[in-house]
Amino acid sequence: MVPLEILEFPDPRLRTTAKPVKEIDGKLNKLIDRMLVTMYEAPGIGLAATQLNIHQRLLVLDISEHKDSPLVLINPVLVSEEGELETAEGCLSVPGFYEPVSRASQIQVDALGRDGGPISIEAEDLLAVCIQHEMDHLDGKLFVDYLSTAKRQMIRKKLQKLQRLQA
Ligand code: GNR
Ligand code: NI
Repeated sequence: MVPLEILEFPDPRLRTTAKPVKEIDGKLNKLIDRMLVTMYEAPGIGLAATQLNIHQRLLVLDISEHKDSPLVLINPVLVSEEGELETAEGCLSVPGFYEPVSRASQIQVDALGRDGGPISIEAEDLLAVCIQHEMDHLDGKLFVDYLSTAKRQMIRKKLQKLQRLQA
């Protein structure tokens, strides 16, 4: 299966607010498989549909060591958050940059799974951070938005230069 292309900052399409998934059918499940392949191939521990220019509220994650525990969240909703945790975050849409970001350390999220059934997740530490990072993508947000303007501009300039060389 062919991985999909991942949009890179500062591509304005990453700023799109995703719409709720309406139907969990075979077509959506095919997209989920392609998202998982794209995430594993990158490699990354999470991927939001937004990063593939698909503006539906859908994300995949796998923080397991052996990359054998995929988690699929459709129409995720943050139910509660607690605590604080600073982690060096990276993003497949901001390749090569890792910067500390502060997030809730424990969250509860309701969503639908790929079979359409309801899921309720209590997550902490890296999983909590990763889910919050992916849910931000669905709202058009990136981890660089939490950094200083100077740092974000520096990252934007460096990435734009690389993108010019690749074009
Ligand atoms: O692969 C990823 N690693 C990561 C590390 C720390 C915090 C968040 C992440 S998510 C990222 C993949 C990605 O860009 N998902 O949107
Ligand atoms: Ni990301």
